Amino acid sequence: MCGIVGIVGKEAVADRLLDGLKRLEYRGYDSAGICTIDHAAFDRRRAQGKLRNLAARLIEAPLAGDIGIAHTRWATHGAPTEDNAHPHIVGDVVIVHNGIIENFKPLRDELIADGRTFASQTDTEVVAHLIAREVEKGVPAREAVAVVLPRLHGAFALAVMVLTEPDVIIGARLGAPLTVGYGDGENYLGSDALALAPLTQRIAYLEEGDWVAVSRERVEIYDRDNNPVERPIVHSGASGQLIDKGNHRHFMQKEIYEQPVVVAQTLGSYIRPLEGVVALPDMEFDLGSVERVAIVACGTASYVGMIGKYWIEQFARLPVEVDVASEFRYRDPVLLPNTLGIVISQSGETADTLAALRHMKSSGVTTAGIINVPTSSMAREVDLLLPTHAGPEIGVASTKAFTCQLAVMAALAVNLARAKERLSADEEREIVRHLVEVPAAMSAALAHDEEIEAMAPAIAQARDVLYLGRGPDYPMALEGALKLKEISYIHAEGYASGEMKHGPIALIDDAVPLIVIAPSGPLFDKTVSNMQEAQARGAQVVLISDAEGIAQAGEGTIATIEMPKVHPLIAPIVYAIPVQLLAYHVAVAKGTDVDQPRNLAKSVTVE
Ligand code: HGA
Repeated sequence: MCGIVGIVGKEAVADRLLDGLKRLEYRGYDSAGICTIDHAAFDRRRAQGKLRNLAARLIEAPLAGDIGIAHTRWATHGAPTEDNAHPHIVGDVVIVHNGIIENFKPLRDELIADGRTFASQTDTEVVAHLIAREVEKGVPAREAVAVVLPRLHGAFALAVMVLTEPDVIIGARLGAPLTVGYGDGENYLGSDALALAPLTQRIAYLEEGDWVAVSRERVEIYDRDNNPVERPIVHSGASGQLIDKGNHRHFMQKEIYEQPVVVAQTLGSYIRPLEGVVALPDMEFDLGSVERVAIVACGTASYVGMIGKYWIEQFARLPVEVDVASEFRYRDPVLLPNTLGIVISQSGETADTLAALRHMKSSGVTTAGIINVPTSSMAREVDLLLPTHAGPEIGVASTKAFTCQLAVMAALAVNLARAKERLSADEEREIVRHLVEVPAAMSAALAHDEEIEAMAPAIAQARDVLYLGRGPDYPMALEGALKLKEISYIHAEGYASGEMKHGPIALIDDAVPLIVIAPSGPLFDKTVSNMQEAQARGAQVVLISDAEGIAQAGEGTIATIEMPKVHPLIAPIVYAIPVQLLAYHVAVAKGTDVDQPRNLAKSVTVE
């Protein structure tokens, strides 16, 4: 969250900074701002809300200057107002920040006691004051930053300009990503390689505790002990093209429709259909030695972990624990030897998941990561990278990353099963046969789009919606509820269907739609019994099942959504589609901002 761009340029930078922010808007859209140095003075524009507000302000009052820093904010400290928007200027210092300064309160008290006054409620402004206080004493800019960094607790990526050294941007990172871009007679800083893609493909990733002085001619990197260090310059490969929506109304809709293709691409890199085997990338450890699995992720990715638990336990007979990353470290988990730790993240930068990964590594756990951004911090730190090939996901509500993560999780479960000698070659061939069917089954699911759209206005009237599922369809129920909440703002909950009668059934009346996810199969009858218990109390049921399931239990529902008949293993990947489409169309019916829902950001880089 929060995106940072900095350019030390040969020519005017404001337009290019704005372009960089467009690529980072997925990180937050509470406010945005740019500050340049022009004629030895700061010049700044900031605007509350979406980036288009800043763009409009820049048209009214353009910014000159060939050096500048820019920021898009997801507020953690202080309301999303213009006063709290970055960059923050204090005297000769201007700063942008991604992260949280956890000890900002004592630092702020100290600075106030020192007679300093604050213009914002942000934690960030204390950093500007601390550096400014050094600069006012005559300390050179770089030293001022180096003196202040050890005083900051928490997580930060910073970009700082100081008027006493007006040709330099100083960057620093600890717990939040920051990259340096190398150009021709100019250099850059950015939260990620994507932000810098139109400027350069030559990127160095700063390491934890690094700080850097970026000028036109050189980039000088120092470690946390202020020793000069080299960080490898790599080719980023990130596309400079801004991704557009094509013929779709929203990115989310486009991404839902891309799923058959990107899931096929992802599966294509893991399965060999002709040989009937599922393969993982080369690894330096023996999967056969794994005795237990710990999966850690956040939000939608955590539901992939829950579905993975069903699969890995069923096929590989290995015990699996699943945690949401924000709880994992703090419950002091028991990590026994021969645990495989798995993290799942679209961005590979999710702060809680990254911290959990580091916790596992420091406990001696071998780690694998199911990650969509191959240059991300997590992708670089896991022992085994299991990439998803979803392509950039722009809609804040995850869709195609989720189904690609499921595809990789299925491949991993099969590999664990084979390594543990729990799967015969014939069984593996059978699974591959089912996995090959996934893209076509997803396309068949997409064919129900109009039907789902037609039922959306009725659901959009609801104040509460419940989702039910059993087995791997229980995490799908959780995912359905999360998707609906995040984009339509309707209160929704997912339950294991058998749990209904232990409490949530009290919520049932004819104003609460109940979405039941129940492919026919071994768990079907039990789920349907729970559904009927709710129907007996007036529940308005939408049943998502296949023809067989609908024939058996569709009576008395307000609507049914018919999925193709698929093997239970692949059902969650296919059933994701109606769940996503329902949330999407309800949100459109309610007129919410589907791609950038309120209060959310795509990549959650603060704890
Ligand atoms: N704490 C700062 C930066 C927030 C951030 O990085 N969010 O992801 C603020 O609230 O402005």
